[in-house]
Amino acid sequence: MDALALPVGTTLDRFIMRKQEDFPFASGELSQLLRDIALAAKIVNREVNHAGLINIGGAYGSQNVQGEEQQKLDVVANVRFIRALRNGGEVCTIISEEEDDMIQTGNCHGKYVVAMDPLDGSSNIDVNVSIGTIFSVYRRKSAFDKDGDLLDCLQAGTEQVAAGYIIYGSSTMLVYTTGNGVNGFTYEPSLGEFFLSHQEIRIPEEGTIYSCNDGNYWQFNEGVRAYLDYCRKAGFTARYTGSLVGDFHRNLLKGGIYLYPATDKTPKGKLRLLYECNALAFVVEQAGGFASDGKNRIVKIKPQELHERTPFIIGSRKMVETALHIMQEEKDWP
Ligand code: P6P
Repeated sequence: MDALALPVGTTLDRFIMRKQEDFPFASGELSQLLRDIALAAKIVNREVNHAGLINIGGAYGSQNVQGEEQQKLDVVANVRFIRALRNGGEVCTIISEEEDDMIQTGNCHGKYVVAMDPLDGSSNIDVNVSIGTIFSVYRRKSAFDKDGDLLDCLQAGTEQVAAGYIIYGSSTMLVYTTGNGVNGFTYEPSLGEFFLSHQEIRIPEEGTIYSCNDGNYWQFNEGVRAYLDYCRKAGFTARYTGSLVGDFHRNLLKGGIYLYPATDKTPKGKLRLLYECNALAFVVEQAGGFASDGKNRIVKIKPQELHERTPFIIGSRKMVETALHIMQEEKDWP
């Protein structure tokens, strides 16, 4: 615990400033980037909360690089976050689930690259299930006088300087880490501010909640099926909303494990390494948990392409360790 921990109720802005003081050589760019993300989150929050009223829910009629029907809010969130990061000036290049290629912001002197899923779980928009934004921040490696390049984007998760998510649920929260613990901020729309509500989050070492799409059971390999059988026999609670951010956030606070292993339809897994898995893996490890692809620590994987998929197992450390042990016993990786 930070000896000078700020009291619950501190605004996000003051928290960012206080934490920047911990880095004597920090020049404020990362702080500004975090403020830019918070600004976009406030705007997207407003759109999400009105989705049912001004008919921007439902399919937009175009498809994203995943071949998924783009929900209008997907497009809106993508535009809002790109605009906020471009206008903030700290980011040279963005990778987004909604865009096939790198997005160059024109800020050639921007020190950072952001990988994001602007609105994950958007198929849940029309049924009012929590959805979320996921983001990772990397320091660029290339020279500062031009656009960012592919090497700036294909960095392992261990290179992240910040990561987090926004969950648009019963309340809207921003949860993030810069490598010194995890803190959660709850948005008060009437004041337009995020307030520190969850200080120094630690995920329980053990848990009894498992989150996995049981409908894929017979598509999983024997190792995964053996672990799911173990969870059932242990009397664990199954909780799966179809929204990664919602399932992850609950497990982070209460303890639990989320699994999206390889299936017949998604032989490399469904979730994206660069803008879904790495960010949550950084957060969970900073909170004392663990994230694996079934064999490798997620944040150690060297990405080969922007939209690379990976099997994903994340949550309470002891639960993930048990899952990996059972899968390895079955000699079957997820
Ligand atoms: P399935 C949403 O599309 C998502 O990327 C995650 O938010 C969610 O956990 C998962 O896919 C749901 O996938 O195949 O179980 O519907």
